[in-house]
This record gives sequence, C-alpha cells and structure tokens, in this order.
Amino acid sequence: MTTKTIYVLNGPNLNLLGTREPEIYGHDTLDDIAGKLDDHARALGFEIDFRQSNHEGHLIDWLQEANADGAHAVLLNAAGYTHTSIAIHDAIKAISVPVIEVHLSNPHAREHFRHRSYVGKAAKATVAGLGAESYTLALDAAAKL
Ligand code: CA2
Repeated sequence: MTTKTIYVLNGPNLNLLGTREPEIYGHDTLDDIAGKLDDHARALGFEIDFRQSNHEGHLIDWLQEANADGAHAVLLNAAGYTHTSIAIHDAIKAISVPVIEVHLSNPHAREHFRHRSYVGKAAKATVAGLGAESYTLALDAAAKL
C-alpha cells in the first residue's frame, strides 16, 4: 500500500521563523516545524511534503499539484497572502483536496488588516494561535479526514 501524502505549504517570510519576533511566532525555525511534523506524520501513517515559498504563484502551483497527485490533504499557512490573495482563494475553491488553514499566531487578536482571511473563506477549517502546535493539531485533523 502506498503511503498517503499531506502537503504542508508555507508562504512568504516564514523562512525567517526563529530569527525575529519570537514573542509572536515562537522560537522554532521552519526546519524545526518540518522535523516535528515529519515524525508526527509517520506515526499517523502518512508522509508530508513540506514546502515554503515567498511567491504567490508557487503556492497556487503547489495547491494544483497536490490535487493532481491525489494528496490526502493540504495544510496551508499562506502568511501575508492570507489577507490579500483572491488568487489563492480561487485556487483552493478550484481543487477537491481538503485544505486546512494554519497560523502560528491568532490573526484575529492582532491588527485589523489581519482579520480578513481569503484563505479561510475557502478552506475546510482553520487552526491558529497555538504556535508550532497549530501545525501538529491541523495534521491530526487532516489525518482523520
Ligand atoms: O501567524 C501566522 O502564521 C501568520 O500566517 C504569519 C504571517 C502573518 O502575515 C499572518 O498574518 C499570520 C507572517 C509570517 C512572517 O513570519 C516572520 C517570521 C519571523 C520574522 C518575521 C516574519
């Protein structure tokens, strides 16, 4: 039996995690989060495909790729594009693979411009505000879909 894949897609500036603003985003680097998720996914019987890009179009290409590859689910932290990207919203709407929106911080408890999420309007669910644990909990939920 082939192992099902859960894509974990990360947007702009998340490559800087662990270097600045630890009071908001925590001390883990993105590599730390990838390592934790990899172990957790294996324990759940899945594998993860973990990626980061600073480019909106890459995230859209990867959403389409996850769908075409028959991925089990996508965890998406679109970072700043969460609040601006109708193109990512449309990409999520255009695919059948379930997408779970993930955030380290709780955007609703922050500046007003972070309160609108175009990703959240298209995603199946949102996990936010729990630091790196947001990813782990989203993975648990995705595994049960
Ligand atoms: O809380 C989240 O996960 C966010 O998606 C992070 C985004 C932010 O624009 C969203 O509103 C919420 C920002 C990612 C930038 O990450 C940095 C990490 C270290 C230093 C500077 C930025």
